[in-house]
Amino acid sequence: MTFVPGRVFFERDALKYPLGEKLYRQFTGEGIPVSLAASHNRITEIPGKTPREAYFESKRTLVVGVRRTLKFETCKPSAHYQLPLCTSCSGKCEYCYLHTTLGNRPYLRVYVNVDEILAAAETYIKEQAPEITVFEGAATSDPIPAERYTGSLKRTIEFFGARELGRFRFVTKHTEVDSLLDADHRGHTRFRFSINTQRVIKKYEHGTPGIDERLEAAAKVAASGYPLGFIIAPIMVYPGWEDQYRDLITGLKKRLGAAAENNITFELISHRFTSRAKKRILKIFPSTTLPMDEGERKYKYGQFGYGKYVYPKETLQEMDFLFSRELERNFPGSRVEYLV
Ligand code: 0TT
Ligand code: SF4
Repeated sequence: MTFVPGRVFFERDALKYPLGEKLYRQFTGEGIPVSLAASHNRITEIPGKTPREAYFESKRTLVVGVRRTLKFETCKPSAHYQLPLCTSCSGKCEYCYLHTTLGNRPYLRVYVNVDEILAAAETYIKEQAPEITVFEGAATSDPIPAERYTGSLKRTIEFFGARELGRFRFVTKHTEVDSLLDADHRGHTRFRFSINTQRVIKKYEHGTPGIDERLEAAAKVAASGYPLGFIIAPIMVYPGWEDQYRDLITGLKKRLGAAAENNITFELISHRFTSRAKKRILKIFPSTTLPMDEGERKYKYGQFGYGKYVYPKETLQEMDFLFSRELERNFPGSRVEYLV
């Protein structure tokens, strides 16, 4: 699953930062095609004649850039603010919520001005003092695939390790966690894994590790003293869903054993889609079996102006009932942070 880009673009300004310069030397040395981006935030040279081709080519394209806006978006329900370290990821999940926000070419983008980004976080923390401020590192990406190049996640974890009033959290489906195990986190980063039933993973989560590998990585993370969490998402309703989600939870308990009985959190996110994402998904995966029938959903207005189709209230209640019961039974010391 190791992410190796097929091509890399550098924004000119990125080369002024040590990380940008290091990456330039590294990719050139590895013989990966490297070029300068024509202008900031406009990458026009990614091949692909069809939307499907453009999508897959973008997912193997890395852009090394500078984060311009240091005003952070809010991030309900998982945190107070989004912490932007990178955008997109090498996974190709059919249902990915980035279809709504990232357009036709969801290339990976990493930011080399990590110091400036963390300094901005510091300002937010100070503003909220003496309250604790929580930042989400996976609001617009899965931050693990690019970590082997940037090391930004580790730096961020250690930044928050040294902050009394700052907390960090991120979520991943990926398993390359080894470089993060010895980070000086001081319990200030919640390390979460996104999990789902075998059926959902097999059908929809292309380019991501299977459940057994994810749980193996989670066990290592727990053993390194990180507060551990699981996002069960997207929860989908299909024939047999209740049995399969129950099996997922009992399997999780078996695999983690005593290692994760305390201070473990769960976040439950029901499947949703926007009209914009549906259009895009149908172009990239024309024979998708994702449940995207508007007639079976309820329309909900969204924070960023994108209305979304969610399951009706009765279905959400069934989910609530099932997960409350099974999580209480199997993980009595755990906390469900939200079901949305
Ligand atoms: O379809 C995915 C849904 O999951 C989105 O509504 C956000 C939500 N989500 C994602 C969540 O509830 N908890 C998480 O931890 C996330 C992984 C992170 C997150 C992202 C969040 O908590 N709150 C957000 O506002 N986002 C943003 O939502 C990022 C992106 O811009 C937007 C996509 O709807
Ligand atoms: Fe999208 Fe997450 Fe899948 Fe990456 S791993 S494609 S960010 S849903």
